[in-house]
Amino acid sequence: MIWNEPRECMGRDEMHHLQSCRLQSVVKKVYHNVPFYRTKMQALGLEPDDIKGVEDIAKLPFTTKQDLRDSYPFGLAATPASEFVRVHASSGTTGKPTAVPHSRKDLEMFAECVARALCCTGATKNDVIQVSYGYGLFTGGLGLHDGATKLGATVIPASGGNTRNQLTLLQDFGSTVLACTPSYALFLSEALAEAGIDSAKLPLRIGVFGAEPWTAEMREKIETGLQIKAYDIYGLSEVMGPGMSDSCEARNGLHIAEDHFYPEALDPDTLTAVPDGVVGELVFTHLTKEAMPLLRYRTRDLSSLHHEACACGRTNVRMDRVKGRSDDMLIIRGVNVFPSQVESVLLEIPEAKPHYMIIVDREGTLDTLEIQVEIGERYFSDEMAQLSTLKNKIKHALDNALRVSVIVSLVEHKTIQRSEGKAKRVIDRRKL
Ligand code: DLL
Repeated sequence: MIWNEPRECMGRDEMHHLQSCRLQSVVKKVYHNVPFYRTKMQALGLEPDDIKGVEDIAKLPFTTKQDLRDSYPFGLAATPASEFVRVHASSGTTGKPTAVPHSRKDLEMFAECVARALCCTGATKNDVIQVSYGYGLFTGGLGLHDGATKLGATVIPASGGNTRNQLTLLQDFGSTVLACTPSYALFLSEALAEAGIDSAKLPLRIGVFGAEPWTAEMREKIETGLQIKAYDIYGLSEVMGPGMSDSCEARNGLHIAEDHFYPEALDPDTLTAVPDGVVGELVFTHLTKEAMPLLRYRTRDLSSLHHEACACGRTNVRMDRVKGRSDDMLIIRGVNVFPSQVESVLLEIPEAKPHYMIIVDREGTLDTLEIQVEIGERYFSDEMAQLSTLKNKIKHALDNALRVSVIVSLVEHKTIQRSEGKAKRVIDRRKL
């Protein structure tokens, strides 16, 4: 089922027209109501009427996370605070958070996008959706909650953590859809196995996983562990939250709700558009947001766009699964390394678990890259020779894939901390 067929299957020309009209009105709105944008546009010699449609988007100024921090909490708002009905905040680990106000209409749009995303996965009103994303300022919990409610499904507002209880809820309430981070889904699948619960006997059938990068190999691992079909849901709190895009049953990328968020993929150095299929930084412009519309928000997420038709019938542009963030990319002795590459390699090695930690350090002037890898219980051995062979096998595979020499440390089952939300995979000691 397609939740909003007129919008999700719109002809490209019609979509272009809709986006252009909406962009013109959003530009007028921020020019007249947000001093930050007025100043930026004036500095560029731009008047709202210079923007005739989305083909003029490149004329507009960018917005960065730093701009949101500098105007914390509500300096970029375009409506009076009396119009706000909820505020979310980003889960930033450094510096000040970023606050994002929503009007009533913004929350309706949020729920609409999440309902579309859930429909994309094949979920219907007959499903029981266990929302195991954290509830609170993070958009995962309440975002999925409102979207699942709009869909008419039964919501189990489990929130993150308390794994024992998650397993009980899965069994007692017969959850058919699980929404959480992919790392927590993996953890839950291990916890089920340890508790002796056969996942094939549970009614669970769909996973709606996102909020952190994950690989196709990780998807397979989770699908086998939980006996479900896993879908990728993407979004960021500054723009909305989950549901900005979601993978469909064709599993051919994530459809973006482009009638609400105009996407661009830009070369991160030149900030000019890259062609379809080429990886660039995703940049979004709000087309309908009321409380705090942003022009050309730089996400730092790396992905590519695809405009050709999808087998599912939706015409909305697709993005590939996020490869990583430009600011997650490690530069080790001049070589670019993404944590997702490490994950792909480890998932190809049966003895290794996809639980890993990347530790970057500097010895003198030389960067070192240590990868701690958890080994399956039955592969851990007292035989030094066996462990050493395994270590070399993993090192060889990682060295080849990353094109940089790594130090592999094998650690025992359950040594690496499990996450209930976004997993932390990298410790960069060079910055300390
Ligand atoms: O993580 C919103 C969300 C909640 C998305 C639940 C999906 C599910 P933030 O905390 O603001 O919002 O973090 C946004 O997380 O810029 C990406 O780097 C990353 N991210 C989100 N979804 C995905 C995904 C939420 N499916 C940041 N794949 C984004 C890869 C993702 N990275």
